Amino acid sequence: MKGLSINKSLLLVGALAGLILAIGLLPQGTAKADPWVPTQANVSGADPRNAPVIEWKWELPDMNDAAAGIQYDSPGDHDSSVFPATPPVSHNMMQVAPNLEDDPAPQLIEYWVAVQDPNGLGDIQTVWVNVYEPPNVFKYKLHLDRVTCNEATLGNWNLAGTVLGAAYETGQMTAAEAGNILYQCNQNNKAVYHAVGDISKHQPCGEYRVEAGVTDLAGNVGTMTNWFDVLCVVGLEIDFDAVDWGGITPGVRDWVQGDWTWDRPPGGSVPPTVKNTGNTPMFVGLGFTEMVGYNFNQLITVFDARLIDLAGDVTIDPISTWTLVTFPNPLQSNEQAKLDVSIHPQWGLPADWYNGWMWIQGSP
Ligand SMILES: [Ca+2]
Ligand SMILES: [Ca+2]
Ligand SMILES: [Ca+2]
Repeated sequence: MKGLSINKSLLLVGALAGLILAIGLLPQGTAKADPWVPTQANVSGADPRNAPVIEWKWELPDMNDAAAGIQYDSPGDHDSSVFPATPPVSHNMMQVAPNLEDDPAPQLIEYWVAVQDPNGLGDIQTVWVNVYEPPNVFKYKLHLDRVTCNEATLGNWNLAGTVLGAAYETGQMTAAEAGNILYQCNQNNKAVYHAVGDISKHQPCGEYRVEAGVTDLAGNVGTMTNWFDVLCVVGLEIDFDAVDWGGITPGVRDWVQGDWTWDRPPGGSVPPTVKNTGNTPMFVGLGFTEMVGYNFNQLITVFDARLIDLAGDVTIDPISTWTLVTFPNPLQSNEQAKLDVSIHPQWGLPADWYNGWMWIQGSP
């Protein structure tokens, strides 16, 4: 049956050729056959496969913690405190801060690579990244997925809130390269892959190394390494929102004792505890205003404070009003410390209600 059908086709071709010849003689309004062009290929004796190549890589931070997934957001929102070096293989490619207390979730970060293969994109098998936190500790491995290549998916350097727009905005890519990736990807000359990971505030700040790799069917490997920065941040949190010494006696120092317990729910005049929710050591500073008597306007102007943490047990005494003092014992990342606060009411204070403020701050 198959042979018969071929014969019929040949006959049909012959008939068409005759028809074309006849039509070709007509003076105008001629129709041409669909053109046929030769095709050719060769497979050499040796395995002709060449290694795939990672042509560009970049990382993008999630710019909106409130929304699930990754948002690239608008120009100017990205941190540019460190001027990026020449992409694509460089240090300081991008800067990202962790979410304090990992709230509402650890900071997301998206890893991107553009790859090609001399044997065609069909030769590419797997694309991955290995991420190392400082000082050179393996953090995780992510397998990357290929994305569709069009402007709706990738955007472009001048389109805010898009992949390529954010890559350009963070200085990880020139306008020309962004346009090139979009175009070559559309032409199936490059493929673009991505995966999402996270950076917890429990991880150290500093330089993170990202090793990207790609394999092809023959097991050839292409790699590229770059570095981005996780910024060092401190986060002061306190579990109290008032310091109440209650009844005090003129001439007698009185304490509000802290503890190491995070009061839940926080708030009120609970035993004071302070916490560092950032990723780098934090120094605690505090100061007092005068406490002013409600009826007689008499002042209490001397206080002291004590901070007990893993780094030490330090009392600063006395503390005058409007003077910021800083404890020399820093709180490590995630560490909670006990804060005691005392008041020095002087002799001769009249019976009254006294009110003032204490302010507290954390600094790296
Ligand atoms: Ca190949
Ligand atoms: Ca988000
Ligand atoms: Ca407490």
